[in-house]
Amino acid sequence: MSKDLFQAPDYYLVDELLTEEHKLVRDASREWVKREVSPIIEEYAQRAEFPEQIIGGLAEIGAFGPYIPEQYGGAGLDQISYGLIMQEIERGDSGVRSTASVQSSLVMYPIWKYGNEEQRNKYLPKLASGEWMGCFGLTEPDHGSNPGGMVTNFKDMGDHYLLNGAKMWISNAPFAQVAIVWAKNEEGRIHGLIVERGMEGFTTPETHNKWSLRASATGELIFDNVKVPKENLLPNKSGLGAPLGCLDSARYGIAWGAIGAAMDCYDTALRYSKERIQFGKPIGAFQLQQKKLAEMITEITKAQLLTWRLGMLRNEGKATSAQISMAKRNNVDMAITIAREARQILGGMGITGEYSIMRHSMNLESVITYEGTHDIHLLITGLDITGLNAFK
Ligand code: TGC
Ligand code: FAD
Repeated sequence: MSKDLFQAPDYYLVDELLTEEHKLVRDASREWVKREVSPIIEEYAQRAEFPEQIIGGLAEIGAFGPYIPEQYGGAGLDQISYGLIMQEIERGDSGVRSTASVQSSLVMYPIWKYGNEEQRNKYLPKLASGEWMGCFGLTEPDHGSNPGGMVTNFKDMGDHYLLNGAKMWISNAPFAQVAIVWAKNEEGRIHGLIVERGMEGFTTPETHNKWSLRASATGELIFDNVKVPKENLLPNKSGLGAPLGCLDSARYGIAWGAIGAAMDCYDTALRYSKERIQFGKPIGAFQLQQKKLAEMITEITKAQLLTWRLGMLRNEGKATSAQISMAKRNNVDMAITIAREARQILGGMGITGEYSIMRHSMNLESVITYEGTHDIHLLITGLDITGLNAFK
């Protein structure tokens, strides 16, 4: 990839809404991405390989458990700082942000919120430092948008639980030491179990042939009579609301992350439009290209303000799940549209790995599908405003 020349757009002076701590956290993440992610990410994406060497750096910038209290190894930051870290990481690559989202919001969050003190002390510091990586198993081959229909199950065998079933499309699965697995007990109630690599009957085959999120490792989780110690059950919340509660935190991070991907595409296209000469002038001088660029910065600015407000609501404990759905849906759609338009501004060069745009564009096809599809989030908004449930 060409040198990372990224300059963040800030058309409405959103920086003035941030504290000094927010800016420090954001700038440290931005510098780290420029130094450690941008130079290597295209090559890893081309090879469909996760760059494991960045795990330590992700931990150092606070990307593993940004809002988890420091007593458990987290960074103890607020929701705006958490969002800004996700924005900067996804500016580099959505797959790298995925790794951080899963570790923080889908693995550390449930252990922190639904686990007991022993579980918190055993797992959270190792996850925060990146010594252990985690994954989150909710989706199954026959239950994606409808996770409540899951068939993965466990039986109480007296001194342990016996876990059977399969999960698919699981980020980090191929290398994770720890899996948070959602399964039904004999009464059909959903619980979270902490499953560790090495437990007999537990395997994690890698998913190949992806054209999207190629620098993120995806796999299956297979449970064939896995004996899970009883102390590995998350005791403090059960039912579908437990995994969905984790998704709220991850979806919020994605709303910020998508802004990062969009900013990178916009910034690249803006620079290119001023340098590329056709018909004797820079293509940025043509009205059609200006329309594209002007609409991009308008949409990025709207998303920045929406998401900053959502972060403040989360800091005050007032954000609803439906508000998070609106931001995730809007921002990912905004980013995917900008990536497509930006790619066109670069003409043929836009399809090459010399620039980041095509990689962002392909990555965002996963982002618009995982953590609740574009359609599912619209129906969540529909339910919230009408009180009428389209799912049932
Ligand atoms: P429904 O009857 O509406 O709800 C069941 C129970 O859950 C509660 N609830 C929530 N709780 C917390 N947070 C939320 N966002 C919640 N949404 C619902 C609800 O109050 C209820 O509680 P209770 O006490 O009454 O039982 O459930 P439903 O079966 O009708 O489904 C609703 C639906 C479709 C919105 C939901 O299932 C859904 O969101 N589906 C999408 C599935 C999804 O997002 N999967 C993501 C898998 S993980 C992933 O993709 C990781 S990608 C890697 C990365 O992040 O980088
Ligand atoms: P389906 O649910 O089969 O949906 C197919 C289509 O039908 C979609 O367009 C959907 O919007 C539409 N549809 C479904 N229901 C309705 C409805 N009621 N009304 C209208 N339209 C509807 N899952 C995890 O648990 N952990 C992970 O770490 C994880 N990582 C992932 C990484 C990648 C790269 C990908 C691609 C997925 C990942 N997922 C993960 C799974 C992801 O959450 C699911 O793919 C997603 O929830 C959609 O499920 P599905 O693919 O089965 O699609």
